[in-house]
Amino acid sequence: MPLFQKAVFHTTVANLPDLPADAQREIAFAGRSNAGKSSAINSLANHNRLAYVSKTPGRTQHLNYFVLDPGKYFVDLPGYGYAKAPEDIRAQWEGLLAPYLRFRLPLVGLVLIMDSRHPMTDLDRQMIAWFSQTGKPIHVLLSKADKLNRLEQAQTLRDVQAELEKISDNASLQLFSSLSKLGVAEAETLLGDWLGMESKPYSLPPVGLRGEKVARPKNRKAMGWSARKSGGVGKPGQNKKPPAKG
Ligand SMILES: Nc1nc2c(ncn2[C@@H]2O[C@H](COP(=O)(O)OP(=O)(O)O)[C@@H](O)[C@H]2O)c(=O)[nH]1
Ligand SMILES: [Mg+2]
Repeated sequence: MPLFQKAVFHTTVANLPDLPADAQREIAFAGRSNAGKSSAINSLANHNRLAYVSKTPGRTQHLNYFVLDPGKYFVDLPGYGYAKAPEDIRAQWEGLLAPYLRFRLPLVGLVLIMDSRHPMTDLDRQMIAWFSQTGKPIHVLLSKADKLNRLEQAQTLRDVQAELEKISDNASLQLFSSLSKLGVAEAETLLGDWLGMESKPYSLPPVGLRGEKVARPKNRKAMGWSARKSGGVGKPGQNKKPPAKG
């Protein structure tokens, strides 16, 4: 099954002392409000409404934790760039976000979501330059790539790559679309690696426990599945009905 399919909402954190104490590894998701952050988390978790996909920018002001496996988390950070009083922004940055990003030990890396039509805003640059000082990796998702044609996608990838290289030596990037699922599998592989979670081959329950029907997603294509997930089932001859390919 997709690596992050078990994701469930865990907690909302407004103050540093409330950060989950059992965290072993976690990945933070940052980006401009409306960049597609919540949608990206939903796509990775193969869930429609896990992280709330807001029509109102700037709704989420705290750290939202989603547990993937015991001790493994995705952390949805407040979106930036939303018009708010400057003193509120500074207070939030200094009181919660900056110390979290700078000192949180279980944090293994940052996923930065940028709308592929408006990538690398000043705030994106500042975030990359600032977080790079932690020595932890940054992975950029160029979101809503379905809005660009092939040529524009390639051009955007090249341009952003060139800019990234100038400000960070520990950043990677890819195209991503929550709508078309472009890049979901690629992101899953990288983030699973950061979290020390292994992609398991699709497997059926043990013979004795198997009912008539094996639960499977109804529409694998829409959920970002691919044939690669359906290999590696049990011993030969043990499975009367291996999951059908394609
Ligand atoms: N076409 C397209 N729209 C998207 C995609 N991802 C998000 N959106 C839309 O962009 C808006 C903001 O998305 P959301 O995930 O709430 O952004 P957030 O504020 O960064 O969490 C919503 O209207 C989404 O439906 C995508 O991959 N393709
Ligand atoms: Mg959001």
